[in-house]
Amino acid sequence: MKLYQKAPTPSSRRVTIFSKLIGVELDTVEVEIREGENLRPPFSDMSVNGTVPLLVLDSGECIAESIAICRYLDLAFPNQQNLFGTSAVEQATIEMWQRVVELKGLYVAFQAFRNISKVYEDRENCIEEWGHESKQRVTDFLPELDARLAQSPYLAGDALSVADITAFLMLNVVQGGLKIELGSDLPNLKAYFDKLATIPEFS
Ligand SMILES: N[C@@H](CCC(=O)N[C@@H](CS)C(=O)NCC(=O)O)C(=O)O
Repeated sequence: MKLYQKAPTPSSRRVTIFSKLIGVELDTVEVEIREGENLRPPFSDMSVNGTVPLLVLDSGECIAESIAICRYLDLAFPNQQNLFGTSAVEQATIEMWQRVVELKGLYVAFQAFRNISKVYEDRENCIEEWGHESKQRVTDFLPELDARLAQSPYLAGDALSVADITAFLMLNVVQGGLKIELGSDLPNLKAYFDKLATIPEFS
């Protein structure tokens, strides 16, 4: 089994943080995405979406999409971490926060970064105005997360879950790529980010 990735990218890190938390060591292959290696065979022949990460099983089956890969690892390597939850209500609550933070946070932050920085202008039409609108939308989403974290130590409740991995990576893009500060108006979100940053597997 091999994980094709670009180590520092948020989507690759979703899988590597998850796999470390459940104690699964992965063989990795670096894909030079800035140089377009992901857009050409052999990678493009293996991946349905042409992006990293991609998990290639020993059987030759290929699994794209970071959350699908995490789901596979969680089921293929039984563990006690419950990062996708156990009871029906836990699983649904984790899925709910995972989707909220992905759709209103991580992917909006990606759009902001890609369209403002134009890092991928060799492969997509970058619209700077859309980048700035996306940056505003993700900025507006942060108080919603702050309010949730005033009530709950982790996004989906009392325990760490896959939704927190997504939130952590979103907050990295927000602060790093987009230079949005988690200021004194977002005390719960800042404390949450600092708490997650101390977990060794998140480094
Ligand atoms: N929904 C996908 C997103 C994957 C994605 O956007 N990967 C980026 C790196 S974070 C990538 O491969 N970018 C290269 C490109 O867009 O050409 C997932 O979660 O796996």
